[in-house]
Amino acid sequence: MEKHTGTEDESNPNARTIEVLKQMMDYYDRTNEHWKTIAYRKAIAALKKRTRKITTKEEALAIPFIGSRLAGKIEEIVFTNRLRRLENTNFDSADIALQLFLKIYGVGHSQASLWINQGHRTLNDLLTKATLTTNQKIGIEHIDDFATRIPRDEVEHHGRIVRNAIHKEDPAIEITIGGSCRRGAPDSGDVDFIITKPDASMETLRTIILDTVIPSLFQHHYLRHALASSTARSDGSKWHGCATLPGSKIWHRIDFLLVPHAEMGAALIYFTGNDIFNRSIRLLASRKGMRLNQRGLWTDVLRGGKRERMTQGALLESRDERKIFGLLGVPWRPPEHRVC
Ligand code: DCP
Ligand code: MG
Repeated sequence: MEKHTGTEDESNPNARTIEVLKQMMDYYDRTNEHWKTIAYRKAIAALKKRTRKITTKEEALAIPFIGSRLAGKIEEIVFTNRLRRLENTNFDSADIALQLFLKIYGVGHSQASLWINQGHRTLNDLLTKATLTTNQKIGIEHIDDFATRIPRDEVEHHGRIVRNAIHKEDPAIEITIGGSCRRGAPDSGDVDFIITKPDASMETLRTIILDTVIPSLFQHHYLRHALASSTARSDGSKWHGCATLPGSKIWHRIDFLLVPHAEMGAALIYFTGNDIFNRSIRLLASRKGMRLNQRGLWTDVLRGGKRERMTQGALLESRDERKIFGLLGVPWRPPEHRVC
């Protein structure tokens, strides 16, 4: 739970080594080699903390979390400025296709591998030969759009459009842009709207947003396609889709996350991220005998002999972000410092 701003990378004397190790880690992540991915992640985190350049295998071995094989790779990168193992993967056409297919919205390892095994190697192969769902087609057609980062002023423009549409229906609804934007990022991959209303039920909120605001945003040609949504009558609380700013042809990803007002603190922590920060704060909670999720901070669950859950755990706090930090014994960290 140390403070991070994510800005230390460029000045780190081991920046090049870290860059190459990260590419290798991404490869292992794509090929589902879980333990290797974790080993690389830990080594990168350890290397980021060094203030001196690590050049030899011996120096690397002295660092916690770096074993002999990884230490050898660090030496290879420093002396040759490359990593043969990584270059081998770059020539593998199946891996190139896998990297490409994993960039399609909603496509995970199992779907991408299935397409590879069926012999598909390009997006055109998929469009002409594979059986695709509507979302997969949209994901392929807009693969470049979705990969285009959204500058902060455009994120704010999305914010104004959505805020106006919602406030026309109900001025008491509160809208926060979460995710990377709340962390102060200069650009974002998508826009994450966290939406709540004091003293209102989720059913009321769902009805206003899903039955009125979203159809109206479609009518105004701001929203373009729904990718995943809950219906007003289910107990779901999300709407994922795509939107375009007036005059722009680029489709961007937009999420609406509907949150009960009493759970806003926990929801803000979750939807502000980043994902690595979330992982570490959850781990910290569990080390302290508590459990943190997007709905609240809880006392840990009581488990039976087979580790099955016996109780849900009691709610400690959910409304107030700062109180959750306090109960965890963590000094308050503003969103801009949650970049890990
Ligand atoms: N989140 C998480 N774990 C995940 C996915 C998301 O904890 N596997 C949380 C943390 C993220 C937040 O949800 O910050 C929003 O998810 P995004 O994928 O939109 O990520 P960001 O907004 O952080 O980055 P981007 O600029 O790419 O949208
Ligand atoms: Mg986001």
